[in-house]
Amino acid sequence: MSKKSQYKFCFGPWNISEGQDPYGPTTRPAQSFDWKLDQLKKLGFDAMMFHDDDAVPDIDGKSDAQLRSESKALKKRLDDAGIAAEMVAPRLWFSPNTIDGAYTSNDPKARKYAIERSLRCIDIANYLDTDLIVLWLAREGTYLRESKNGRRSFELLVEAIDKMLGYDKKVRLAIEPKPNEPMDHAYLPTIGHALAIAQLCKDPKRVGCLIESAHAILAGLDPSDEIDFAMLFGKLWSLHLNDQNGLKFDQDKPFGSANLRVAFNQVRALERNGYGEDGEFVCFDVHPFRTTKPEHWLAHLDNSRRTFIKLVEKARSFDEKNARELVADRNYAELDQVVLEHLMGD
Ligand code: XUL
Ligand code: MN
Repeated sequence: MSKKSQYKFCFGPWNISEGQDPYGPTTRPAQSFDWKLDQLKKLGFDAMMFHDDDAVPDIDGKSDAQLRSESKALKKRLDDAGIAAEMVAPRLWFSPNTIDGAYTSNDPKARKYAIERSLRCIDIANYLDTDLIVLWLAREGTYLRESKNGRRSFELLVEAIDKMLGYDKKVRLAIEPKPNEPMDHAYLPTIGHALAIAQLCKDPKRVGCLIESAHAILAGLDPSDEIDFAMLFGKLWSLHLNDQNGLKFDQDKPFGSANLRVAFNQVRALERNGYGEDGEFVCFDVHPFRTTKPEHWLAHLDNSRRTFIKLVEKARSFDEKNARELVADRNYAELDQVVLEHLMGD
């Protein structure tokens, strides 16, 4: 096992959500950004992740000068609170311009909008002093396969990424794959797809990935294998830990809540690869249940971190020597039970 990481933790303002779902309205009153920042600090987290319009609300209606002054004011608030900005992500899935996709839209005006908005997102990242942009390619896919040309769409993705890499010589782009939702099929559904596209870009070493546990599970994969794969390439630059109960809508459950063993294996993979040694954060992209009362609003975040820390202890106290011997003897039945009993506390 590599040297022991001291993990740093992070979440986004959208992780204190109000409970709306496609079938019903909010169940908790909206809170201000300042309140959310206070909660993050009180919970002892180290950083916040942002969408571009979390940092600069109504961004499309604002001038570059406004973008600059609002970003700088936010940076000061973060500095005063001792909180870092982990990343900024262009929210390309809300605008009327991106109904049919952003970088891969069939409409050239929509594609132009998507790229311009992404470059403004890079400006915000610079003001907030982070070099990391996360690309969740929400609408880059189809509901109807015949409506787009897959090959052309991949080329358009590379063109868009190249524009961003050319705009800022230091920026790093972390692709966050998700196989479906909102689209029926997404163009970059897995880490393998994200890292393959990176190779076609003009500076592949600045294109990496972010793994979200739920997204990997929705792709039918084990997130721990995705972690090992991305880290073999040195390209796991961020992480959205959460959980997912099978192949259904994206649930963003607390980390470990649906499958503690899958969570344990993710932590074990992070430990063996030394995640965090280059300053990467452990982020929880988790949402409160719709049923959660306002007074319990932060439990999903605190619980996710507590589970993570306990699983780090479990990973570090796992009897690796015994596991190796069982592997050498092909005694996987006993290995299976050893893992279960270790997780249950013997
Ligand atoms: C969507 C998702 C997003 C991204 C950030 O499923 O995970 O919250 O993480 O844009
Ligand atoms: Mn996510």
